[in-house]
Amino acid sequence: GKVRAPTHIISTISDDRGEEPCYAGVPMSSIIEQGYGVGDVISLLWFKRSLPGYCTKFIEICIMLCADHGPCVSGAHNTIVTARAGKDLVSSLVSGLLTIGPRFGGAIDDAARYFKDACDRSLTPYEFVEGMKKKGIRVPGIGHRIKSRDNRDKRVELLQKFARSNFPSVKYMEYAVQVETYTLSKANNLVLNVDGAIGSLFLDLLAGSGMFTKQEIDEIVQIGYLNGLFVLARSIGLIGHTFDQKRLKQPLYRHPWEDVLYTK
Ligand code: Q5B
Repeated sequence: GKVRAPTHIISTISDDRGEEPCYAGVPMSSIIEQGYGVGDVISLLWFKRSLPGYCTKFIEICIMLCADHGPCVSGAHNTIVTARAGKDLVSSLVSGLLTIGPRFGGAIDDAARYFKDACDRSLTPYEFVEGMKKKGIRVPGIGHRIKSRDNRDKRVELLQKFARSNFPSVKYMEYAVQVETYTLSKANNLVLNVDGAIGSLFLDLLAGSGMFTKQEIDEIVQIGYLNGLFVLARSIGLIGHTFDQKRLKQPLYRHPWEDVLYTK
């Protein structure tokens, strides 16, 4: 009979061996001819299935809203400094990407984990937030450097508006909003931020679309797919900042002495 040498790699998302590449079994010609968008491609390559239109639209909205947030945020700052040091596109991009983490842009997965656990256990916002405080953990998805009760994040409002009109249920988002109401009673800048809005709304997408089993949702949340949305989106802006600095022929950046507190 046929003897198959053992393979060293298992791959389940794409295949380039035939006449045309396939993403999760869907040939490239169908992707193009049937007018798939970036949200559909993400659905196929990340979730290995075609998702309903409102889900792929939501994914695309996340990508568009998070593509950039100006030159002053951690990621763009690093990219700008790196580009001005004469480094290439990839170096400038990854130096910005490396700042994405628990404080900046990379709180989406933890927001989903903690909001899901607290909401599923029916914790009141008070029990949840004070429980986190006792453990010394900041609530992921809450708080912003420049956004506040009186200067709301428009991106969060746009995501909420889309979900309220298109999602079958926004249970997790409503829970996150209740948490925000409580945290805002403690400090003005403890708003639901863009990471928290995406984290909670993606839980609603996963739970309400009927496209995922409970076990699959738990796996997605546990593995941590959702920071990928911010990483992918912000790459667009970081590449833009690299080109901008090069176009402007900006010189090597050196931070001014006056802006450093020299102390013993
Ligand atoms: N406190 C975001 O802090 C920030 C608390 C909290 C309980 C909280 C902080 C935080 C969780 C992580 C998160 C995503 C570091 C943010 C993003 C993308 C972005 C970025 C952009 C873009 C801001 C002052 C007092 C302290 C703290 C307490 C603060 N946050 N307590 N839970 N979550 N959030 N990150 O303003 O008693 O004085 O010690 O870690 O969700 O990254 O645009 O910039 O698109 O690029 O620096 O939008 O909230 O405040 O650190 O001085 O804290 O508030 O314990 O209390 P701040 P701090 P106390 S969206």
